[in-house]
Amino acid sequence: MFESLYDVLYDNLIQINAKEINISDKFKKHTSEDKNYIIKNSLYESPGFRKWRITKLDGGEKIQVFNTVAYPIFECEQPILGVDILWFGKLQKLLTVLDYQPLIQDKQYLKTYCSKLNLLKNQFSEFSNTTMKNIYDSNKYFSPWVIICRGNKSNLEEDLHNIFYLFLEEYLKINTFFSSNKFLNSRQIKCKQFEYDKYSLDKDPADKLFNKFFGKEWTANFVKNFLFTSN
Ligand code: BLA
Repeated sequence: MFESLYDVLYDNLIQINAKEINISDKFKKHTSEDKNYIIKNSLYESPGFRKWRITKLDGGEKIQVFNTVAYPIFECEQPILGVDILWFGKLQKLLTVLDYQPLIQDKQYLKTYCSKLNLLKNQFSEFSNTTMKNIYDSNKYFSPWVIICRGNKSNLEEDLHNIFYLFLEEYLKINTFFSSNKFLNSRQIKCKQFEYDKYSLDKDPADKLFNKFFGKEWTANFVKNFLFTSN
C-alpha cells in the first residue's frame, strides 16, 4: 500500500540527487515470526539532506504504515520533514500526520519555514485538524500548522496523494532555494536535530507496536540504530 506516495517521494529524491545508503540487512526487510507483518526500510542522503529515512510496514488488513523523516544538513536550519501515515483496514481508519517539524518555536522561524502548511490545510479541509492527543508535546518539534487527519477511506483514496505531493514539493522548495541561516548556527542545528531524535525515541508510540510484532530485541536495535540514532 501507499505505492503512489512512495513513487512521488522516490521521484523527488532522484530530482535532488539523493543516493541510497546501504543499511543492515536486518533492517532492509524484516518479517515477523508469525509472517503477519513485514517491515521495509531504506535510507538516502543528498547534497541538502544528511539523512532521509523511509519505513513501510505491511500488516495486511490490520495496519499499513508509511513513515518518512528527512534531516537537512547541519548547514541548513530548515525544519525536519516528518510524515507518519497509518491505515487500519479492519477499522477503515486513516491517521495522517504531516509536518515541517521546527527546530525552534521562535515566531519568525515558524512563519518563515512552516506557515505554508496553512495553505495546504485550507485546501484540504479534512486534513485541517491540529489537535493532538497527549502522546507528544505539541509545542516541541511540531509546528502550529501540523496537518493531522483522522479520516476514512475516501480521505485515503481521494486526498492523501495530492496533499502529500504538495507537502513534499513546498518543503523541497525551501531546501533548494535556501541561502543562509537567520536563526541558528550549524552547532545549534546539530544539537536540535540530535535532541529531536532523543525526544522522539522517548515519545514515539511505534516501539510499542514493533515490540508486539517483531519482539523486544529486534525492536530495541531498530529504534536505536535506524529510527532515532542521534547522529
Ligand atoms: C501517532 N504513530 C502514532 C500512533 C502510532 C504511530 C501507533 C498512535 C495512533 C493513534 O493514536 O491512533 C505509529 N510511528 C508509528 C509507526 C512508526 C512511527 C509504526 O514512527 C514507524 C516508524 N510520528 C512520526 C513522525 C511524526 C509523527 C515523523 O514518526 C511527525 C509527523 C507524528 N504520530 C505522530 C503524531 C501522532 C502519532 C503527532 C499522534 C496523533 C494524535 O495525537 O492525534
